[in-house]
Formats: sequence, structure tokens, C-alpha cells
Amino acid sequence: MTRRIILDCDPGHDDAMAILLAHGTPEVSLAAITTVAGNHPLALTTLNALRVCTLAGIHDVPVAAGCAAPLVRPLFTAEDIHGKGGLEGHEWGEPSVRPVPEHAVDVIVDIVMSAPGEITLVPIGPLTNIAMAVRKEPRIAERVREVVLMGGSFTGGNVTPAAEFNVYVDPEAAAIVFGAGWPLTMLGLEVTRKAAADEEVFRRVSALDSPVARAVVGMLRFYQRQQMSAVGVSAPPVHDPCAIAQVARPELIPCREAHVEIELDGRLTTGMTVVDFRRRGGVQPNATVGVDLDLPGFWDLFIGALRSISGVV
Ligand code: PIR
Ligand code: CA
Repeated sequence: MTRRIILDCDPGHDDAMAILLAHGTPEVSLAAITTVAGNHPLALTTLNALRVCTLAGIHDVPVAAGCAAPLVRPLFTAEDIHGKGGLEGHEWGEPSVRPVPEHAVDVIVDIVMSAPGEITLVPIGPLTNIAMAVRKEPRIAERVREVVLMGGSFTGGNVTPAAEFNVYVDPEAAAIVFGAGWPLTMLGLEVTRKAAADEEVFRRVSALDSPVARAVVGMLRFYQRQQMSAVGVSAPPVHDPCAIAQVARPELIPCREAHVEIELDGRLTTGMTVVDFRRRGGVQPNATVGVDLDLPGFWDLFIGALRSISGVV
């Protein structure tokens, strides 16, 4: 079984790890990588995606740039966490991979429409491109296999007490995506905070002793320092690879059905995912929500992917 995915991302250190995991995992094949503004402005998230593709030897996957700003609100970035220059922690050369000229929204629509029932959309940044795509071509809602996204939370946020970054940056887009009627899995901070890279993970990645492994260690060390000074956590959580892990090995992430709505005009709660696990009043679930993570299984998958990219057997 190989799942064809479109990875919609805003690299970002953990997005870079998700690209590597997707490339190195046999259960997943990349149909396209699309970029969106989020952690950084669009020019930098796109450059970073091209850098990661160049590093990993991803030459046959279209990379398309998408929306430079949220649907309604001004862009809010996370450069305090990810560093001004993009993927800091590794010396990046000029990328040899080039983007395709098409807009990400058109790439998403075209690929999904031409392969009914096949494509899994994996958004791991703000949901602007995905919302635009389903507005432009509503039939993609019936044609995707599913949407598996990193975003939201039901136990408090990271950018505000209530909101997780990806939903907070473009809540109107998130409301469209959660309301589109397609099969949707939400992997929020309850799952992704567990995916923390401790010293054992650093040791296992370092032991691979390849250019990709060295870049990953460099990026993780930078990310670790930022997380340490921002929130005092020594093991940095790699949020976005959890979405790839769910597609490749769903058994790693236990989930529960829920009805999820996005707060658009709260005084303190804008961008909150209001997750209702109750079954009351005939409200139908619109999402499957991740509630836990098999941590050893997750790191085995991740390190296995890095090993395969590194050509280590
Ligand atoms: C991670 C992110 C934003 C802010 C912080 N503090 C940490 C990015 C990650 O790329 C991930 O997709 C999501 N947003 C986690 O909130
Ligand atoms: Ca991201």
C-alpha cells in the first residue's frame, strides 16, 4: 500500500522533517509539495522547501508556491521560533531544485481532480491554499481520499492560551477546511507535543553519519535552543512529521471522532479549535481527532526514513 499525498507546508524546521519523512517512507509517495506563508513569508517557505528537496535528492516532485497571505487577516509569522534566515542550524547552499510555474492552488486542484479517490492532502501549515482550492473547485471535496492535517488542539494552544499556530494564522481558511465535508483527521498539539526529540533521538540520528542526518541534527539543535529560550523545553517537539506518520502507519496515532468548529471572533480565543467529543443533540462528527502517539513507533519510523534517504542499510 502506498498513499499518494500532496504535502502543503511552510518550512519551518518541523516541516523540513516532514518532507524528509515523506520522502523516506515507502508507504507514502509525494505527488507534490506546495508552499504557503506561515512560519515565514512565502518566499522563504518556498526557498526552504527547495533547499530540503535538494538536500534529500527529491528531483521528481513538483514544488509549487501558493498563497502569500491568509484569506482575511494580515500574515503573522513564527520567526522567533524558526530563525530569520529560514532553516537555521545548517549551512544551506543554493538549491538546484526549481519550483514549477503553476500556483499551488491549481496544482492541488489538478492533481486531485485527475486521480479520484487517490490523493491524501497533508496540510502542515496555515490552511490558506487548501481553503482556496476547495473554493475554486468544490468537487475536490468528493475526490480526495482524505485530509490529514497538523493543526489545532483541544487542551490549549501554543501561540495563544487557546489557539495553535496553524489555525490561528488563518482561522477563516480553517473554518472552510473543517466545514468542507471531506474525511478529515486533525492532529493537534496533544499528539504532536509528544513527538519530542530527546538526546536519545539526537544520538540515533547522529549515528547515521550522513549529510542528511547531519543537517537534521543541526536543524534540531537550533530548534531546540529556540524552544528552550521560548518555553523552557529541552526536547523540541517535531509537530509536522506526525501527519506523515498518521498516513503511513495509522495505528501509531489513536483517534476519536468529534465535531470541530473554529472560533473566528472570540475576544481571547480566536483561532481555537473547539473540539466536541460528546455525542449530543444529533450533531454529526466532522473530524477524526488524534489523542495519543506511539512514541517509540514514531521515532523508529522517522529514523528508518532518514536511514533510507542516507543510503545506510
Ligand atoms: C511550531 C510552529 C509554529 C510556532 C511554534 N512555536 C512551533 C509551526 C510548525 O511548523 C507546526 O506546523 C505548527 N506551526 C505547530 O503549531
Ligand atoms: Ca508547519
